[in-house]
Parts: sequence; C-alpha cells; structure tokens
Amino acid sequence: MASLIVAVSEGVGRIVLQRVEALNALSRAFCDEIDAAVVALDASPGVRVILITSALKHFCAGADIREMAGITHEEAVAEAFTGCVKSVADARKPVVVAVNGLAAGGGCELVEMCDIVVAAESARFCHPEITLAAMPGAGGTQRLARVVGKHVAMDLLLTGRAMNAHEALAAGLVSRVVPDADLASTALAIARQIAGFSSPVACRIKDSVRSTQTGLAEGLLAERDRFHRCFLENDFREGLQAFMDKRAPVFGQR
Ligand code: CO8
Repeated sequence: MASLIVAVSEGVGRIVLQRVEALNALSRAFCDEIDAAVVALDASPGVRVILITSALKHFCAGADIREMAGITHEEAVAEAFTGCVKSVADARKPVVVAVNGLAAGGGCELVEMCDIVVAAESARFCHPEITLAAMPGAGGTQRLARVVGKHVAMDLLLTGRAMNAHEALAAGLVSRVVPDADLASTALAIARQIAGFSSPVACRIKDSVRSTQTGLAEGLLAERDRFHRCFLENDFREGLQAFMDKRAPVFGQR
C-alpha cells in the first residue's frame, strides 16, 4: 500500500498520511514523499489550500527512531537532518491539518508548521524527545514556544507529557476541537471555504502573519545545531536503543 495519498478536488490539495508499518513515523523516504507532494501542490495552479490528514489511528509517531539509530553525527550535519519534513513550513499556500490520535515529536512539529490545526476531541500532542535523550530539531522549541508561550512549552518539552485537545486549544496550539466523527468533514469544510476566497489574498495574509515570527529563522538554525549535538552523546544512543528494545532507558551510566 502507498504510504501517501495525494488528491486534488475543488481547489483543495489533500495529502493523506498512511505509513502503516510505523504509525506514520517520519523516515527520510517518507519525508521526501511528503515534501515532494507539498511542493507540487503548492506550485499547482488548481490548488488553493493544502490539507494534511492521517488515515491511521494516530496522526504521526514522530521521527523514525529505528532509522535514526543508524545515523551518525556527520551524516546528520551533512544532511541538515531534522527528523521531520521541510516543505510544510515553506508552503506559500495555507495549510490546514486534521489531527487524530497522537501527534508526537516530529509529528507535533509537522502540526506546528501548519496554519490551521483542527483536532479531534481524542487527539493528543507531545514532545517526547527528552525521553530518548534527544530534543526537537524541526522547530519544536521554536514554533511551539511562540504559540503556547515559554512555560507551557517548557512543561511539554522537559517532561514529554501529552496535552489533550482541549488543553491544546486553550494553549493556542490548536485552532478548533471537534468531535472525533466530525474531524475529516470539518477540516475539509475549512479548506474548501478558504479555497473559495481569492488565492493571492489568502497567500498574502499567510505571508503577513508569518512575518510576525521575527527571529524564527535564526532560532531554527540554532535549534538544529543543538539537536545535531545529541548524535554525539551516549545517552542519545541509549535512548534510541531502549526504544527499539522496548525497555526503559538508563541515562548517564556509560
Ligand atoms: N519510529 C519508528 N517506529 C515507530 C515509531 C517511531 N517514532 N513509533 C512507533 N513505531 C513502530 C513501533 O515500533 C511498532 O512497530 P513493531 O510493531 O514492529 O514493534 C509500530 O510502530 C506500532 O507501534 P506501537 O506498537 O508502539 O503502537 P501503540 O499504539 O501501542 O503506541 C505510540 C503508539 C504511543 C505512538 C508509540 O508507538 C510510541 O510511543 N512511539 C514513539 C513516539 C516517539 O517517541 N516519537 C518521538 C520521536 S522523536 C522525534 O520525533 C523528534 C526528532 C528527534 C528525534 C531524535 C531521536 C529519535
């Protein structure tokens, strides 16, 4: 089965994530597929809005931990590796995301890159990187802190706990919370509504709102550099190995 479905209808370019074998974990190949789809939809004259959804029980389990365990520090630096996609944050057109189940780590960073976040009532958001002796590398310390503020961001990033949909709404990470059964239809209705407006104006509004994020580009680069340093550390290797062994990690022991 294809891990991605891309379809265009009524001005909405829809991307459905369905990497079944790893709960949409963001392997490099999967990120490349998503990036190619977003870039193509963003350039397509028939598309005015991009909509990202998951066909699985979770939105996305984050970076592909199994794959990451084989990446060296040199490779991470050379590839500007982040464990997440690049294109969503750069899209010119508005991006709506529908979140069901868990959005973890890189999956939560993908959400943070989107413009309108519609969450199912049972959706949860977390940054469990610290439990692996890792840290976000694709904006988790930057975009998250900008939308939820320092203290909520610190709570999520330093404890790895999951925030439910209503808490995420109150914190500003989510735009709307809807009953689970209404997630797909509500997200599509929002995307279609925006697609019915003037596309150049929608893009200009997006651009203008984005320009409020001063210092973001510098913050993202500094975050990525700090993230890459994890690849040199024993605790990080232990965190990844423990996940794969399905056991609790033991940090600071080697
Ligand atoms: N990477 C690779 N494989 C994964 C991942 C992942 N992130 N998440 C789940 N899988 C695999 C599981 O290993 C399992 O495979 P198998 O059946 O072969 O054992 C399969 O997907 C199904 O998973 P579960 O059986 O665990 O399904 P559950 O419904 O019981 O649990 C969870 C779902 C809660 C999502 C659980 O799988 C989980 O906790 N996953 C890990 C989530 C996580 O920690 N993600 C953050 C990664 S860090 C990140 O994204 C930021 C970038 C920095 C990364 C640096 C280090 C990786």
